[in-house]
Amino acid sequence: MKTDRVKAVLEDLEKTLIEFMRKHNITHEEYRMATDVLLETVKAGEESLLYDIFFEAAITEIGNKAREGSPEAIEGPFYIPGAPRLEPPYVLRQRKNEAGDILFFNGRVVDRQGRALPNVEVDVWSADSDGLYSNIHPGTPDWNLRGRLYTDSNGWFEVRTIVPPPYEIPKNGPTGRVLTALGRHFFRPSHLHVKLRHTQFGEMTSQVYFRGGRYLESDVANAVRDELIVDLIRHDTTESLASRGLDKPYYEVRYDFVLSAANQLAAAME
Ligand code: MBD
Ligand code: FE
Repeated sequence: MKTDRVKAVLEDLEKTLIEFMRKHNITHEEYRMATDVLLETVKAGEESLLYDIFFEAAITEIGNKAREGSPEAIEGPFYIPGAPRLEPPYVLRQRKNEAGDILFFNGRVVDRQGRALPNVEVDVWSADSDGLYSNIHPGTPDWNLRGRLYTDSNGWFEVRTIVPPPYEIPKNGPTGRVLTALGRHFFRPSHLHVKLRHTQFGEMTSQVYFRGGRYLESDVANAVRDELIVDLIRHDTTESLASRGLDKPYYEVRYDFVLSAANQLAAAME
């Protein structure tokens, strides 16, 4: 960020917050409560949870206005760089008997002219069936349900994982207490997180949600967009199980990504 912009936005933020405090006659006690909540989120290991729930969707939408390819979605607090590089056939690292229905997440990555983009890095992360993210929440194996895979020469990717449940924000932490004070619920709809990286088009961050799932209309992070909702297809015929070499029903979701040069422009402006 350019120094001029840092100064301009910080000064406006300062002014905006001071106006806000005057408008509401914020007391010293209230002010200290607020700073304590912010400190507690860090101590409680909530990472950027509080901020991401309240503000990240708005920031993402500001960026989406200028985008020409697929929309971005919020990153959320639980992305970790450096997930294992996987080898095909791609399967996210998981426990021996990972709970949850088997899910194949696949799709194509193309440019705006519809041309296949090979060798795009697809960095996927997801909660487990208890709603826990590895390397964040204790009791999960390292890098569980996280991994990086690559599109093939047709721009196609596919990875096996599990159908995640809706994500419930911890009720007893500072973020949960703020939501309680507001009378809101604690849930995000089930989702998969993904980042795509292309040598020219740069990086984009998205999420996919499952049609018909709970909380799509009331996501606590207010981050769902119609374009990000995909059909969760159940496969249970003998032929489809045989084609996958599986002995129990599985699910499939497809999401096709269009990458544009928007990120390049953003990078050039920095
Ligand atoms: C999540 O899994 C998430 O994606 C966001 C944005 C906030 C909390 C938990
Ligand atoms: Fe998430």
